[in-house]
Amino acid sequence: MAETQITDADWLDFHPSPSKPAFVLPEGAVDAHCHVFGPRAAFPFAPERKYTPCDAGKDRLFALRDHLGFSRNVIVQATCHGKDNAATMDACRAAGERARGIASVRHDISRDELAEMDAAGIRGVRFNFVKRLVDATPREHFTAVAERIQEFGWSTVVYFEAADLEDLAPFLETLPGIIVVDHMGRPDVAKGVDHPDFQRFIELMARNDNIWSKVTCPERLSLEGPPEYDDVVPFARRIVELFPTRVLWGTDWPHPNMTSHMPDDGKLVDFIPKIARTPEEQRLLLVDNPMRLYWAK
Ligand code: 0GY
Repeated sequence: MAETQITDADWLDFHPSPSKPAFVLPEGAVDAHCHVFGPRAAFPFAPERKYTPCDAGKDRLFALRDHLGFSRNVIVQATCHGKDNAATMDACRAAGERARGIASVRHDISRDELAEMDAAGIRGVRFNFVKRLVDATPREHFTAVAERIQEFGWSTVVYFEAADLEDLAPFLETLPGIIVVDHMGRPDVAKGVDHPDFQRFIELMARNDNIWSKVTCPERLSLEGPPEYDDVVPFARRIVELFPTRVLWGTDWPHPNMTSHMPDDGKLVDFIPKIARTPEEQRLLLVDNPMRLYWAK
């Protein structure tokens, strides 16, 4: 009997009618962290998933892109689709030059499969270390994947919780190519920017020119909450000011596993000028950096 795929009872759906941002995005801006979920009738969720979301397909994503004023998306494979990248690749193919993708792959994936993904617009892989989202993967499998993607000029996205950084940092420093850390390594904003935990992350970036950060997800990190998320501003601003050529920004639509509230995506865009305060910083964050990383070929 086919598995039923019923949305989790406590699932929060994405905002039905996000506001128009007051901040006007620069020409060519990239939403460099977003996902597609299904729709499940076409792209069923993976049996090993840890959550079952609402459907959030490519048409809704592209409508949001246009509504907010973005030109392009980087679509990151979400864990609810496991290592079946069909929905992400379908969205990338449909968008053509307007989207790139980040896949999640097995360590023994064939070169032909990688080449097919590359042709579809995949430009990187994601390694997930967040225990509530995935079962653990042996580190040598991650290393094998990181080495094999170099041939294609891809980069790697890593997602982990702040508490895991101390253990993970030496491993991350062995990986080849560009490594992009999701959501600033998820700092505990209650501790403040000068706390050793956040300093450890700053030092990791300072030591390694190949380590980038997404200055994303104030809605996940904030204790103060919407719509300003002001307690997250000092963290993101510090990273943007120190490493302006190694930062990316994205909406994280459709915001998986948010339980406190569902953000208004227009208000999230209005967060950007608080963390990237000059037109030069905004152009690097939203246009030059993502274009250099994901549209180089
Ligand atoms: C995010 C955050 C989350 C989920 C995923 O792939 C995923 O399922 O990334 C989360 O639950 O924190 O970046 O979308």
